[in-house]
Amino acid sequence: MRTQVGIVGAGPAGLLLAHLLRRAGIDCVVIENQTRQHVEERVRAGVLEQGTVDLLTASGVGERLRREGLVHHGIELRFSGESHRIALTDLTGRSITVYGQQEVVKDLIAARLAAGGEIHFEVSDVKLSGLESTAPELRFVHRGHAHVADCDFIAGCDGFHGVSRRSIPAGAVAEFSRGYPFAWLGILAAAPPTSPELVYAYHEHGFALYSMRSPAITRLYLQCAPDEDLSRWSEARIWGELHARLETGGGWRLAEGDVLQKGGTPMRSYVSEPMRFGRLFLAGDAAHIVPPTGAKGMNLAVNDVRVLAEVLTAFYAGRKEALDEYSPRCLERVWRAEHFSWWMTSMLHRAGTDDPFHERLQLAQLKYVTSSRAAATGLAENYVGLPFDGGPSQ
Ligand code: RFL
Ligand code: PHB
Repeated sequence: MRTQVGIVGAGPAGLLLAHLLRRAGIDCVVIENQTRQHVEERVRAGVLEQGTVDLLTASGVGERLRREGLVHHGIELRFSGESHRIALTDLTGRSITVYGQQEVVKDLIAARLAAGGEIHFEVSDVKLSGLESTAPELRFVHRGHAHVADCDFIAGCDGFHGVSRRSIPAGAVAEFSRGYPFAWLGILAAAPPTSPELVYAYHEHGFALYSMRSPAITRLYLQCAPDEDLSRWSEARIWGELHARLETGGGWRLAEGDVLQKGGTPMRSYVSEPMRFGRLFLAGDAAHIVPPTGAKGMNLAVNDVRVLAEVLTAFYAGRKEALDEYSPRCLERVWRAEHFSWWMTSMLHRAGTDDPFHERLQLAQLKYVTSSRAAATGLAENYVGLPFDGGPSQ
């Protein structure tokens, strides 16, 4: 097999990269170790920044998103028995769209297959080699047959636990990380949303988040212990905690429904720097992780592959030095999102230790961002996403 770009992973990063490269006339091979059904049903992110929506639309995969996505102009922060709205659009002129990550994945898979492209699902034994040469190789087993793809470049889009980053020799990149003493328990429920906007709640029992997927489906999260045994969370206990943490004053009530899915999400911040080793380019969660409180992970993945498609296009047009721009251009936005996600997480979660000083600081910060227009604008412009950078320097 011979291709220009070997793409490892068919999550949002790998699939969007394949789509953007095809539009630029660059050939690629996509390999994924899970089944198509698994990647299309994996419930994860829900909030798309305006820039993400604009990019998907401009590249021709925004039709269903425009029809089914829920455009929101604000979010609520709830604490001390009161609800405060952050008016995203009034403060920034931009909005967010609630549309499930797996819906983006379905749209991208459909677009690739409709254009005659292929995705090799259920591959195993993936190995990357020759990364420091100009002819890296991607080896994998598909339907019992061993394959070697001779590539110009390899894009590591295989998430945090993938094989790509682990193929970089120890010490060749710097790693920065931070753990948190809590995690999230998330459920998807067949219940109509009773709040028109997302609600982020700071409560003495811990953080809770009210989100949605459609006029019939609610998506809810609860702060829990990092090593939580989910079997200890019966549906009755989950609903009880959601009522307690979210229904704080004002008479608002959430609707219950059948729990369609239940899962845990660990919290971690991580950055690999640079996001490149020779001819291997890391993108999305393979290169960096943020805790989900700022809703940034998938949006960062989208920006990475936007930049990667641009620099690869510039390379094939003869501007070879464009490759060096990839990592610095991405990391600028990555570190901004790392800070924002860490800050939102620190402000909204109970630390797990009885620390009244820390709690007073959290409340002081929550009061500030909900009472000062300047502070609210800072939160809002990060949440809706800062504008994309202007493209490679000429
Ligand atoms: P993915 O989605 O993990 O995709 C990687 C793909 O690579 C495959 N893979 C391999 N393939 C071949 N060979 C191997 N050896 C492989 N190893 C792995 C995997 O099967 C998978 O298909 O990474 P990608 O594309 O970088 O996308 C990143 C996003 O998935 C992630 O950042 C977001 O889900 C984070 N996130 C959120 N991001 C947002 O922007 N907004 C949100 O509202 C938001 N909410 C969330 C989130 C993540 C969550 N969880 C579960 C982690 C809420 C949650 C609960
Ligand atoms: C979601 O709808 O899944 C969601 C929304 C906002 C977040 C994280 C997840 O910060």
